[in-house]
Amino acid sequence: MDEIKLKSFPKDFIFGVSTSAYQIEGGYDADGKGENIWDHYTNKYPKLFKNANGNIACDSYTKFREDVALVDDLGVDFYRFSVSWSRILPNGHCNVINEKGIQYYNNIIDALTDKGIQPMITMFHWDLPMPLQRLGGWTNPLIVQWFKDYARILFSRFGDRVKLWVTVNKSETGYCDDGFPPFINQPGIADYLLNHHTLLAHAETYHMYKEEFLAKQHGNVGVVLDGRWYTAGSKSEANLRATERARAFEVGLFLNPLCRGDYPLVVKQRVAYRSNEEGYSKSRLPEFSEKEMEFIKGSFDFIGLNVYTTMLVKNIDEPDFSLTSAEHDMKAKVYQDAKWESSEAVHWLKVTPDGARNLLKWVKDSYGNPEIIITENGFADSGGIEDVKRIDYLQRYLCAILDAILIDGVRVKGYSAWSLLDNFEWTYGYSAKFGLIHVDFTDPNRKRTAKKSAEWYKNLTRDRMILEG
Ligand code: GBH
Repeated sequence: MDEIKLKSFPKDFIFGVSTSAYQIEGGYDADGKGENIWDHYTNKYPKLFKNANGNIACDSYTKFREDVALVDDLGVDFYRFSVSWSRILPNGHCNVINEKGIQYYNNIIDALTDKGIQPMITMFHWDLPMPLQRLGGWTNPLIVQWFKDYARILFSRFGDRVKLWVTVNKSETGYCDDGFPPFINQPGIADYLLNHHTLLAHAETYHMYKEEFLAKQHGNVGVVLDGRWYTAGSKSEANLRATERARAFEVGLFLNPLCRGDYPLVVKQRVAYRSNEEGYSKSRLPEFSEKEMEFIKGSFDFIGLNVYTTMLVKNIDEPDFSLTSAEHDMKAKVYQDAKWESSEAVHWLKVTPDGARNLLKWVKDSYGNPEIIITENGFADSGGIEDVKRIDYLQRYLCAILDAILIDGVRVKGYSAWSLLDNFEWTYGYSAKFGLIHVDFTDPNRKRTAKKSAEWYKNLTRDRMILEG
């Protein structure tokens, strides 16, 4: 029989579990909460969401004490959850504060800290207040100020107890396509504006924390991006170059300014070239001033990565200039291999643990070895308590991540599983289950039942060791 080998996580490594407000809270119009884009679109256009919405979701708005007890049962060091902007600021702006919303999060924070669990707050996880969306959402440069005003309220109300902050859980879905709220669908324009203003809002918030709060509160502020790995579909010279472009456009667009101050050169060149050929008067990629570059560069204590899957890349011929999109700017096609082991519940989730390690090593080598927290990693199935596939997925990814730490020297400081509960999985509604805990959505009580994976994760957080893959 083969010898069983166990590998240990570093002593100061922290384990957590993650959720987001819209996906679990419900209470969509409770106690003075305002309307956000998910409330709005799911209720106005139910067919686009298979008639599912987050009006009640897991009803964590009333069941948060039970949820904190479940988090505690898992034995984790921290709980990552998000604050619903509209619950705090019903119209999005800082002129009206909803004290009942503040109270809700105070209760959660106190329940967690009572049990010695560190809260990690994500300030924005996709549920933008509808009044701000009507003003253009993240395409409007004024959002930098709106976000900063909101963030200041969170720091001042919660920062005495919250030491781990994520400004934004970044994504461009809905800005470059019409499959997701806010359905802006202006590829090659809105996605760049969103990215640009997210970086500025994040950097403003980071510096505000350093200036106004750090001396008293001693916390860390980071930002979260999608940690997909991009690799060449076949190793031709053209495909390898296309893969470099894909990494620059998909990850570099956000990480390069944060770590080096500006967008990757290849992105600037490609967008400028195509913008000109397409007949625009200037590049569709916004520019940072010298001052902004200095301001954004290094504006994080950690980089959060949501690690799920891998994409393949192949080169394409220069698309004609009649159609604007970031994909055309990138001059590459991104796809997956249908033969890869896959989640039965969400098509994009292919099981690729090696990709996680490769991504981490690439971030280390390309961006000066920043401190990283894996803010999400998880697997979707269509239900069941005996979730052996989830355990297998988590086990293999954690192994790959530990190799990245121990062998490649990547500075991964923590890991958080997605998700505590089965929840509202955006356009998939309740059909895709990511939870360590099962939730019965047919039960008005939303009964929670721990799955096999919860037991597994609990053992991991206790032993802090994993079987070698
Ligand atoms: C996370 O994002 C989210 O932060 C979390 O809220 C969510 O529950 C979790 O994913 C699981 O989905 O349908 O082909 O257009 C991870 C990054 C970006 C992955 C959008 C899925 C859509 C691919 N996600 N992407 S597709």
